[in-house]
Amino acid sequence: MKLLNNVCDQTSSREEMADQLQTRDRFLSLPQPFYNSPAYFKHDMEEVFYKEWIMAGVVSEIPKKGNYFTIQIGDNPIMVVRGAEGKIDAFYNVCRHRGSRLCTQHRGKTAKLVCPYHKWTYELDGKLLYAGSEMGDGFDMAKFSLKKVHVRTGGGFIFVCLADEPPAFDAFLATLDEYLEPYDMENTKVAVETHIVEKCNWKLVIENNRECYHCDGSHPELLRTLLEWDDTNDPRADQAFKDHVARKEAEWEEEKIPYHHVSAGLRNRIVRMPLAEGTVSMTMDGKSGSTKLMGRIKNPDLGSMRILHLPNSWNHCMGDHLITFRVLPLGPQETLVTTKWLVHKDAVEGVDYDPENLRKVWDATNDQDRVLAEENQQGINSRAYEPGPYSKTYEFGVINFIDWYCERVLDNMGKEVPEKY
Ligand code: 3BY
Ligand code: FES
Ligand code: FE
Repeated sequence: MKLLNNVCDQTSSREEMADQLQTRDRFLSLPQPFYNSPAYFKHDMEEVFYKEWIMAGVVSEIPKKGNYFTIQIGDNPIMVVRGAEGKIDAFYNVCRHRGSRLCTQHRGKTAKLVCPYHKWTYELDGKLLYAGSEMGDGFDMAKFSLKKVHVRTGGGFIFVCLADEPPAFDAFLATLDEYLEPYDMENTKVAVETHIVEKCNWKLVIENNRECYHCDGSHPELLRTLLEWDDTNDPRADQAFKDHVARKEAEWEEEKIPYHHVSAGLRNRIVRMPLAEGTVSMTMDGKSGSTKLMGRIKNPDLGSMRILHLPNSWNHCMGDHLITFRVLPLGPQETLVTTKWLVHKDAVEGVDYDPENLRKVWDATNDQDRVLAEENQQGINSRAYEPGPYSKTYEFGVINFIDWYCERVLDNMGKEVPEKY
């Protein structure tokens, strides 16, 4: 009976969720259950995180054959493996014997993939190689390869998709290749990596990142170098800002550094914006955090190229280092935010860069954003919460994100998507 009730609850909450998405006012924040209901969280995982392309990591985390890293997407442990000839594969990190997780480390190197339980052993391409001698005569090893997950790379970023038929992605991957060419991402390394568990729904993390309405007063370290507006069309942008952008763009043009804004629907957005006058990197003093610049870059002053990938990543690419942010939901009110600071692979710690210096601004900013998002969650959980109005100038990024989310959930559910999205 309990099971039947659960199934009914899932079905009715799905209908309720779809109905709310279809009828809501797009200029108001989402209704409460989108941020705290376990049933809605399940639907988010099924319709967004199990169907869309998810940013998993970067190629330089697995530079050599046998290198792997693991990530958890909802209930699904996934591993991303570098195999022969540099090929990158992704699999469910689930043994085909009785289902144990195979790789238990966050990152590692191995010749073969060996299950810790009964030692079934797989080739790096997922083929089962060894299952002991106990499986009987008719046992067909070929039927027990690891289950593959779709994986693609673009500009050095690795994306995975758990859908049977992933959404089209080629055009954006080609754009990433073009825009990241100066950075030579294969020849970078992770200088610093942090993992923060935020006590809030994943959408509150992304919403917070999509506006700078909160920056003034909240982010003193970030605002030493970040200019709030990321578009010269922004109604708030003044002439001095427009002139500053034009001067920098002329330099980038000269050096063949891509800077034109591009987007792929609302899902992806790339903009290169100058940093504050006289600063070149997101450090406390605005100077380069690594004296060895990335890739073929000669001019440290490339501003910051911001790359958005919905539902789960934003990035800042500067001349000397690149910061990548990955968001993975853990529960209705719990989200993992992983931040990696990448530098040139030959940059020497203590000589070319000081990790403490590199991480300072975004450690502070991440923590400030964590508090804001957690406070947001606490208020939303109250009976007093009702959807509140977005500012169309300051919060257009949030409107865009929520529009994308609504459209994707409805479409992936097989429901009618209203014109407004
Ligand atoms: O810098 C970022 O990644 C975003 C963009 C606007 C505010 N926020 C801190
Ligand atoms: Fe993997 Fe048994 S579960 S070898
Ligand atoms: Fe912020």
